[in-house]
Amino acid sequence: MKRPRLRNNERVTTAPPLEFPGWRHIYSGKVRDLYVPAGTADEAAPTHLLVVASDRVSAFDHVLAPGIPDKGTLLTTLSLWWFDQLAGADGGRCIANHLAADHALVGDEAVELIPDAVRGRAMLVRSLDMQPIECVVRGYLTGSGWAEYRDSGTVCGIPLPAGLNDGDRLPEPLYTPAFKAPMGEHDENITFERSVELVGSDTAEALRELSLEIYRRAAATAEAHGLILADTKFEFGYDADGVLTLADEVLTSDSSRYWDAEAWRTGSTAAERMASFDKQIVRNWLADNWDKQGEPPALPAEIVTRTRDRYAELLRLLTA
Ligand code: Q0Z
Repeated sequence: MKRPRLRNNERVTTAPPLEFPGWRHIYSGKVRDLYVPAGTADEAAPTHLLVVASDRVSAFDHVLAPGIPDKGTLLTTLSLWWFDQLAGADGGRCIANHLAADHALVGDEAVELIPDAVRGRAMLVRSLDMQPIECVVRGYLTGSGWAEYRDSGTVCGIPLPAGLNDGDRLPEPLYTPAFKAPMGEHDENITFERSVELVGSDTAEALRELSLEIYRRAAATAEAHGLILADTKFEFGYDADGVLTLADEVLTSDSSRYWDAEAWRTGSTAAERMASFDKQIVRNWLADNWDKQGEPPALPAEIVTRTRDRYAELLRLLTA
């Protein structure tokens, strides 16, 4: 695997990643850390990876202080639950995912188990040939999709009916791929045709079909639990057998927008309709308390607690 370059402002305010026996740290994103088995040669392709979710939270391209207690565990628990649902626990067909069997390396003596220090917030995964496409699915109009629609009547170039508002349900879920920019840079929205140029038509079509199927199933599950899955993004890679496989974290508060369905039906303002289970609490506080110049201010304890409670509540609502 290529060794991604770190942007020098990416984690200056956070503690250095943990090191533990059997694993070597190779990369840190804003909120997660990536490890390879310690025995892996520098340029060799590892068979497995350890994806560790931290308690770090990011907004407006900055990692904030302090972290959200238990965020890494809450989001990892949610990802694992969704992988299980999508493997057939919800009655649908089995969607292949990147988890290694039992989360334990089988037939590799380098490592046997997930280190105690990160148990509960780490995923032991098979190393895939990752496809450079962020597979975004939007069932509702908000965020950058709403901004584009307001300006041009389209979302990622796809024309939509007139008269929609921020937070409205789309007539059909939209697949709006983005090109995964080199780490640290912003992903670039692309047309489906451009994704065909990037990965070929067979893969591009498979990514779209898988993404829409997973979105529909997850949205139905969310709805049964009083939640709206407004939008989400997936990443896929090919496994050693050539199977296109769901990777990364899935359907978490970092990769998805969940709203309270009752609030969405009854709310009169956009903010009321989109009472969310993601880091909108953090974003809103920061937007009101920071001019986006220099380093962001520390989050007050009350914002940290409310965000943590919201993440815990999402997990409870979905899985209870
Ligand atoms: C995911 C990421 C970070 C965690 C690489 N199964 C896989 N096979 C190959 N590569 C990946 C995966 Cl999940 C992979 N990422 C994103 C960055 C921490 C995950 F810093 N990068």
